[in-house]
Amino acid sequence: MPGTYFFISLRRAAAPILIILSAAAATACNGPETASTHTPSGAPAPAASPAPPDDPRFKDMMFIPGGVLLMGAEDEMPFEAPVHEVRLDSFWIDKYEVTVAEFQRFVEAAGYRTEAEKFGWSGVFDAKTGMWTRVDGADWRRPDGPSSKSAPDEPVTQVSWNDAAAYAKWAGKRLPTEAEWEYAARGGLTGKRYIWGDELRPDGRPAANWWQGRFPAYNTGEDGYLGRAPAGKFPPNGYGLYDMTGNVWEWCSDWFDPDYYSRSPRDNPQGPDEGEERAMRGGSWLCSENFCTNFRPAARSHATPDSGLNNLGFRCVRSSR
Ligand SMILES: [Ca+2]
Repeated sequence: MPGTYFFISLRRAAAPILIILSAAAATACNGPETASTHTPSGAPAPAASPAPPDDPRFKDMMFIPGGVLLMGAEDEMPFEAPVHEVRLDSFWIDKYEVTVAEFQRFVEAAGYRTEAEKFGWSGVFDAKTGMWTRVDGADWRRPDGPSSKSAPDEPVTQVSWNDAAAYAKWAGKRLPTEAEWEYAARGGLTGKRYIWGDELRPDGRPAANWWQGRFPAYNTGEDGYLGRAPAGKFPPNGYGLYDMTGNVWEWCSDWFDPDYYSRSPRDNPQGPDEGEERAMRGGSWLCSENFCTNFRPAARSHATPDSGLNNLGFRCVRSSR
């Protein structure tokens, strides 16, 4: 049964005082406090990769061979349908969500200031009230508010789409399209509800960082994490990619359009030509069974390009030619 659709948009540039809560949702799951490297049962072995480009910035990228994706889902949110066939060229994708340490290298090398730093505030989920709130002083170094501190090995958050695109350009990469992201997330499986199969708890336990318990009242932390987890703590998918489900949402390059699937091109869809919000994928540590179920590879969400949240980050891709 579909959960409540969750969405938050900050519109900081247009209305710097107001946080717009359109509904809300976030699911996240945290797994056991141990890194795992096993391939989910039933998933194909990681794709054979050509030699990676000889550039240290491209280490920890996986080669995704081109092919056909059955994109979307029919039994969840209307904007996940129709399921349609998409053909994609090969590409490289980061194995992990971009970490705080990696983002710090970019900031120091490029002298970059994020939009949250320029605006002086960002969006933080308040576990006590179960609401998203504007928090002055929240930024990528202090993602949960001024008294917090991000860990170097956790995925960077409080980065806007514009910040993520700037990082990707600096790194010689780009943000994935929604189609590339979903193709990579499914890891070679077709039509499965989750990236590892059809059961939410394969082997009887959470396989990603989402929210166990009833959102937003209580978080059992069954998966080992009440908030963000360090990158790579849960089993990789069939393509060797970590945290494609949960932990933090990931920005995609596309403008978001709920009706796009009904008219998108078959080959390498790039998203609508224009829009007001950018797409994001993968769900987060705030996604729960009772609320948004965005820990599915077909799930989509969106936010304005200047939005920053403490459950929203990104990973990058690189075209193979
Ligand atoms: Ca969790």
